[in-house]
Amino acid sequence: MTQSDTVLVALNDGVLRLTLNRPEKLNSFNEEMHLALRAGLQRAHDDADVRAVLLTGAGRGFCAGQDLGDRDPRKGGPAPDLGHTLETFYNPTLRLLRALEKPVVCAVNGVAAGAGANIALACDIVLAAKSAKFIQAFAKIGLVPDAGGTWSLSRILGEPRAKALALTAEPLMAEKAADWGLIWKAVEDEALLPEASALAQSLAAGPTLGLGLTKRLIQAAATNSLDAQLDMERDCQRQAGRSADYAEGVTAFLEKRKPEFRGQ
Ligand code: LHQ
Repeated sequence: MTQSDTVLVALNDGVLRLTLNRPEKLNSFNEEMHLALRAGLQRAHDDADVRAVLLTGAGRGFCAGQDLGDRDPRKGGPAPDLGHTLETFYNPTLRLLRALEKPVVCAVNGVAAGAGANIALACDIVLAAKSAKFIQAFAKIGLVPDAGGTWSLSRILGEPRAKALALTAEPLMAEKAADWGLIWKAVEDEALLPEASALAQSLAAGPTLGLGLTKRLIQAAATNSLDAQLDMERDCQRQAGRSADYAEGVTAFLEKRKPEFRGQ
C-alpha cells in the first residue's frame, strides 16, 4: 500500500477514516494524493476489519479539485492530455468508490470545488458543514465537469439545476445543497465531525453484507427496468438471508435485545 501523509489513514472500530491532507492547497489533488486516496479505498475493499469509510479534509477546505499549479501553462511545452489524467487518476478512484460494497460517509468540512465536489457527491452519505460550499469550478478554466459530475448532477438534480451550476460555476451553499437533495444534510460546523463519525460508526456496526448489497441495488436501479430490479432484489435478498448477520438480527429482535452484527 502507498504510504503518504497526503492522506491520513486511521482505522477505529471498523471505520477507516481517510483525511485529504494538503491543507495549504485546500487539499487539491497532486499525483501523490491521488495514489494515496486510491490505496486507502483499496484497503477498505480488501480489509474485512474495515466496515465503513469516512472521507473528509484537513484544514478549512474539503478539496479544491486538481492542483492547478501542477500544470502551469506558463512553463510552456505541449498541452497536457487531461483525458489521460482522468483515465489514470480520477476515474479509477470514482469506480472504486462506487464499487466498494461498504458505506462511505463524506464529511465536507469546507469548500469542495471541481473534481473535489464531484468526489464528495460520489460518496454514499454526504454531510456538510453549513459554511461549506460546492463549486463546479470547471467553467472558470475552460474545462468540463469531470469525476462523474455530469452524471451525478444531472441524475440527482435534473438538467436545469445541473446545467446552471456547471455553466455558471456559482457556489452552492451546503444548506441549499441539502434542500435540493444533493447531499444528506448540512450541520453546524462544529457538529460535522462528531455527527459524521457517529454515523460512520453506527454503519460500521451494521450488517455489512446487507448494507453493501443495498448500495449495489440502489446504484443499479438507475439503469434497470422494474423487472430487472425485482430479479436483482430477489437474488440479493437470497444472499442476505444466508448471512450470519440476518440470523443475528432476527434472533436479537425476538430476544428483545440489540443485535451484535459481525459483518458476515
Ligand atoms: C489551490 C487550488 C487548486 C492549487 C486553491 N490548485 N492550489 C481534472 C483533470 C486534470 C486537470 C484539470 O482538472 C481536473 C479536475 C478539476 O478539479 S478542475 C478544477 C480545479 N479547481 C479549481 O478550479 C478551483 C480553484 N480554486 C478556487 O477557485 C478557490 O481556491 C476556491 C474557490 C476553491 C477557494 O477560494 P478561497 O477560499 O478564496 O481560497 P484561496 O483561493 O485563497 O486558496 C487558498 C490557497 O489554496 C491558495 O494558495 P496561497 O498560496 O495563495 O495561499 C490557492 O492558490 C490554493 N489553491 N485551490 N485547485
